[in-house]
Amino acid sequence: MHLVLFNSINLITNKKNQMVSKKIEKALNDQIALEAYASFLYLSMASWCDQQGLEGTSKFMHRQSTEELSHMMRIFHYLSEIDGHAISPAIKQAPLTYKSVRELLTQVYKHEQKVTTSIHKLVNLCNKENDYTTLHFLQWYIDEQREEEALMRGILDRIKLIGNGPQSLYFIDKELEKINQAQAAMEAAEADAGA
Ligand code: OFO
Repeated sequence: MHLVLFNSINLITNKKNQMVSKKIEKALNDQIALEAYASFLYLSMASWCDQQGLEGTSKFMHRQSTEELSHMMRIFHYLSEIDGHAISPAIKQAPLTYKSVRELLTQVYKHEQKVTTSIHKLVNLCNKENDYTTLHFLQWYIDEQREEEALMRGILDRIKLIGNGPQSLYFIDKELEKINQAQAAMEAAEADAGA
């Protein structure tokens, strides 16, 4: 009887002492939704590339889509860990068609910039709310966004160099395939180092 009473008091106390403020909880859930949308947007882009016969670019977008899903899950688990309510988001329909592969990759870059802005706003909020735990957690995202933006800028620069010649699509796709291979090699090396 005493144990039951103690447990229920403990439960109430835990909720009152929730580690995360409501504002941070909401902002993290908004970030979950943004990462989820990125994953579905990139998946839709991968499918369009596949339809155009752009195999390397499709593979690249599939990889990006899977990565975004893992970014979403990282926040999802973090929120649960700090006793927040992680919300599985509703996803709006991503565009199904794109004017060109250049336009598509420019959109990816713009979306990554949007994600960076959102992470920076979250960092600001953590400072205001004195939430140093979440601030520390977000450092990984700051680094990730720096890397992603640099990657997309590099791709767009190479596309500019390739130009608009008759075989430009072929060369763009080859460039993306090279990036896929480099990323796969890096992942294999990381897995070896961790084994
Ligand atoms: Fe998760 O948005 Fe970029 O990587």
